[in-house]
Amino acid sequence: MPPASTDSRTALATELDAARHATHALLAPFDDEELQTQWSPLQSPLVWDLAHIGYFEDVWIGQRLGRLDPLLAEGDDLYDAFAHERAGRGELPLLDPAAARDYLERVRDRTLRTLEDAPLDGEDPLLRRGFVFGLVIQHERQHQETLLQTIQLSGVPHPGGAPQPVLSEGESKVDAGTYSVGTDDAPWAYDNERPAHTVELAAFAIDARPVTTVEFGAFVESGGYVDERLWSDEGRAWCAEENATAPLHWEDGTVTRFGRDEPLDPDEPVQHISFHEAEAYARWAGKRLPTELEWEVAARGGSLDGIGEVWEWTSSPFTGYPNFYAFPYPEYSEVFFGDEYRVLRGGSWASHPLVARPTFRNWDYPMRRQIFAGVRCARDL
Ligand code: AVJ
Ligand code: FE
Repeated sequence: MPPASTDSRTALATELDAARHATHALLAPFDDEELQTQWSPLQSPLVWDLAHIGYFEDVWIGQRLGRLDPLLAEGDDLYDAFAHERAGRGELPLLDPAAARDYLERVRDRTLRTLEDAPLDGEDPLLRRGFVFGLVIQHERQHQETLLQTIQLSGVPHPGGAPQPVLSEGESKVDAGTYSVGTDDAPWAYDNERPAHTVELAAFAIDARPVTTVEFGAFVESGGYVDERLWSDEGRAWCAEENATAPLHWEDGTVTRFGRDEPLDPDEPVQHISFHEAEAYARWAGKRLPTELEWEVAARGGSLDGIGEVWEWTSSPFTGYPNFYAFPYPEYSEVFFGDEYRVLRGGSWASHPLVARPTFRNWDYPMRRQIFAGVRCARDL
């Protein structure tokens, strides 16, 4: 949730500051070389995300609101996410960690000065209820989760984190009916969560908790990865290519987590599974993935335990709701609409509460598993 009064300048300044402290704390264990290493083609070097956080803030606050010149001339070429693929960012002439920290500080000074006289109670939708400051705060919080994905892949020891075990069993039933989804009034909601609208749903059941490591282990041991009937064509192709036999970082009842080998807790939600694995597991269990709107209706009805431990894959492609319009820029959501991506719901242990609201929609390619994603099954009634 945004601060109780989102239009209070002090509340916004406090959230900006808290986000920044958390970013620096997350990266504190790394030396310069580790920060500059391209650990995986799937992820940027840590120092790219760091400077990109400042770049995004400068674009929206200093430049757009404050009408000031960019603080970094090369910003658009180096730190616009559309300028270069993640895999190649290690080769770019990036700011070194000290220069990146200094850039963030200079951007932040301008942000705080702009915040002092921004008209937060006017009609401009960019400013109303602190929206654009909320955008910048949420963006930094989202990149903290991206940083944790990179840190997990690096194998460098780090405090990191983990999903908590979830004990509830069984499923809850949702009656056929007309339900509200999306939002008009969450002050910091992204364009893709808007507008609020109603949907007709057929009756369905959804599990009380996400699939656990012991449940997923049973699927693995029973030959889930070699039973072709469980996989879609795309899933089979992915499986062969990845040589997949278990979730990323997972072997024989142990998990390699942030550089340490740990036993798997049987009630911990499984994570680091792709959409294809989620789908094959659901088929094996005689169930299916929920659609994102089924998920949202069940979540709003209070039926789901363990929300916020792992992102939950849904069967829904990422598209705009009826009457969607891009705001404040098409590159956040709209350019990703189509059937290439699947929606994930709920948030993970690495997501900040500001991000993990019931209407929030995350998306990724169905083959990705560096994200902290698991699955919750559903079935028709
Ligand atoms: C919503 C997680 C898919 O990382 O691409 C960060 C979030 N957008 N900077 C992403 C985002 C711009 C986005 N996801
Ligand atoms: Fe970003």
